[in-house]
Amino acid sequence: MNKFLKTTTLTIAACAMGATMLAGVAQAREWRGWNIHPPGYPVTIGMEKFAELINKGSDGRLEAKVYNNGVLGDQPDAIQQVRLGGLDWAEFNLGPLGEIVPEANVVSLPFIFKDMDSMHKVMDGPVGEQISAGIRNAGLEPLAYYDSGARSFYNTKKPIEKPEDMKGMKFRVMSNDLYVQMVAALGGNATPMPYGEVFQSLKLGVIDGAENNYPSYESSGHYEAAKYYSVTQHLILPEVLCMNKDLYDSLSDDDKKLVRDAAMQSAELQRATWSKVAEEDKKKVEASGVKVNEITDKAPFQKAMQPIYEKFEQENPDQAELVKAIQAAQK
Ligand code: BDP
Repeated sequence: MNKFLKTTTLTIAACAMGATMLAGVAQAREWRGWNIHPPGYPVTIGMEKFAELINKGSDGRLEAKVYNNGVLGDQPDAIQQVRLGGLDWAEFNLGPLGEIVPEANVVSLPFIFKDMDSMHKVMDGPVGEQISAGIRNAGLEPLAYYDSGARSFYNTKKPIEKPEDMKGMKFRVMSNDLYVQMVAALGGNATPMPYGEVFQSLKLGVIDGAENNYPSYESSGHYEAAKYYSVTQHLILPEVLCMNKDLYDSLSDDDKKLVRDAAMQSAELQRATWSKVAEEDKKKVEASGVKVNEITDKAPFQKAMQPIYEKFEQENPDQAELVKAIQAAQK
């Protein structure tokens, strides 16, 4: 994290703490919610709905608040914070979460899901339940899954049509070793880097590219710096609305129900907003001069992932069953 961001984060955290203390006995302690996205983003809309339903449904006894734009810190740090109770709730991508939840890491195997429908089907079934149990074991109570579409590569240089086109290029990836392996297997170099540093790094040429879905590519402004978007759709990652497990466990049964219902409703809204926004953002970036290229034959990309699957299954025999179950559910 750069110095400015760190100072801002600390100041905001201190203010939030102060506000909580001032609120004193008369009011509920504020539940601080971490969000990496800006206002208006589908995740933000979902989280705000969750907070609104909690606040209204408890007549102000409970108070949830969303802190946008990653002001409360980078994602890997925030995951630790929500586990430890320094933050109360959040919406996390299963990519960085996979580093501490072995069950969740299976979704980070590139091309494991055929499409969004398959991902939903798998996450709504027994595999999803096992992933939820893993998240719970890590000290986070999973409340609902949100959508984040499919991630594709984009860069400042040229369209990627085949893996060889990635040779010599440096791509930012999220914090997860599987993504470093993924880019290396395709012939590029990977650099894990906080989301908030990507725009600047693209502009300065520190990296040549990154990978994300259309809404993040648009809202982060990355499309202004990296004009080639190649539709590899190598990762379809679910995201999870979750809260500190001890906090959840401390709630009465009625409040647990309130939280669960609010999470379900927020997820419905988030998913509906997602499909609309993803289409709109694709059009928006194209209209701004981005060259989108579809990849008709994804087989060379998929084939290059084979050693990553083998290594993963060898190193994580417990998860190998999950991989098989996901594959079987899509046959
Ligand atoms: C977005 C995810 C967000 C990640 C970001 C990233 O919603 O959780 O932090 O990508 O690339 O799509 O870091």
